[in-house]
Amino acid sequence: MKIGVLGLGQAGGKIAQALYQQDNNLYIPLAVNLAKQDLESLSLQEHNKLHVRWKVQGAGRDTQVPYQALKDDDNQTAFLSKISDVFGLNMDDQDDYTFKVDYLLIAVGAGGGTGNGFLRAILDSGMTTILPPIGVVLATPREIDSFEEQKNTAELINVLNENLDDESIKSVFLINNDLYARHVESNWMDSANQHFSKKLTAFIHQTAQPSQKSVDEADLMKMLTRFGGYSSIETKIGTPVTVLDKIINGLQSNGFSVKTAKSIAVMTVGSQVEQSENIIMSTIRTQLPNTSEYVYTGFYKDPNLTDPEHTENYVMFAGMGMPDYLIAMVERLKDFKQKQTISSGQKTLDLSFLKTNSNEPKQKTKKEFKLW
Ligand SMILES: Nc1nc2c(ncn2[C@@H]2O[C@H](COP(=O)(O)OP(=O)(O)OP(=O)(O)O)[C@@H](O)[C@H]2O)c(=O)[nH]1
Ligand SMILES: [Mg+2]
Repeated sequence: MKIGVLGLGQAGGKIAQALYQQDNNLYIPLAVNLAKQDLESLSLQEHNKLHVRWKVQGAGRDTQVPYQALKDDDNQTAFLSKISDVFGLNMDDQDDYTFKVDYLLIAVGAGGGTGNGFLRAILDSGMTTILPPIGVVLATPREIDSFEEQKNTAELINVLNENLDDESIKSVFLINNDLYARHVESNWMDSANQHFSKKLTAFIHQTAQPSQKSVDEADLMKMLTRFGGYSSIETKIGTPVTVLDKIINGLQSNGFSVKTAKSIAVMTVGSQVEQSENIIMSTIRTQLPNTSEYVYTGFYKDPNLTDPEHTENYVMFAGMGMPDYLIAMVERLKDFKQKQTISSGQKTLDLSFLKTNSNEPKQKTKKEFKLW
């Protein structure tokens, strides 16, 4: 299996790098930025970077700048040829595109200008129809980040929800920067990137392990592509009786709408995994009734894990609705904007998009590929 990671803007590039550092065989990174110095600070090969030349070095949080930059003919050509080159995309035959990568993760910092604007340009262009199945990794702003960042995020979430609905995007993974900034003393950004990268990579590695009852690569691809909502991966050591409950409660208290998940994959590694199966299944049935049709479980015997209370657990939730913390973020924005309107008489933001996406597995609809 190969996963392409298209890192847009500074956060995106750093997330692509973090994934690549976890497994340079599994991930193929490509960092794209308007700011040359952001690319220079990444320890990736030149081949895996693209500097989009434009009037400015960076967008300064203005999403229109990268959007326009990518609409430029020369930049568009350079972008497409770099993508083709790095991800092994063959566009010669209109009816038969082939890829070196099975799945493409597009990583961005939602509040920024560059990554956000590039992603919206890609989605608006219809380019997604020629790309492999796409998942998005979104680093979301802290509460204390600027109004501009919150607004950029709200707008991007709106676009992502639409694209989840029409299947152009298959899943969205969130990195909630607030959680890391609060709990990590220094370098919380790198910690956040690493934590996400470690969990995803550990999960994928486990799907390559043999077992009589396993979650395999095909199941993983279903989890990544079929459920069209928000996804989360958690890894935790603990007793089978409580570990899944703890994961679910933890995610919920961080504002993730776990209970709306349409699908779950759980892999348990331990010395007495036979006993875990019943417990895990009954927790899923009672706690996550929406997943009933799409439960993937794997149990892996490891005689070295002698303490039955210390099983290793790898869990992925797919097809969740929009998390509460993002809804709350947009609500705060609305308040802020209303207060501003009173003082300045400006037009209010249209926040009617604040719908949660539906979570039914959907029929694939092919949009026609056109670049603007
Ligand atoms: N998790 C995480 N967040 C980051 C990282 N770098 C920046 N961010 C956050 O991501 C958001 C966007 O910042 P950038 O990625 O610098 O934005 P950009 O896409 O380069 O766009 P401009 O700087 O506006 O040109 C901000 O809220 C940052 O705090 C990172 O490495 N990891
Ligand atoms: Mg930047």
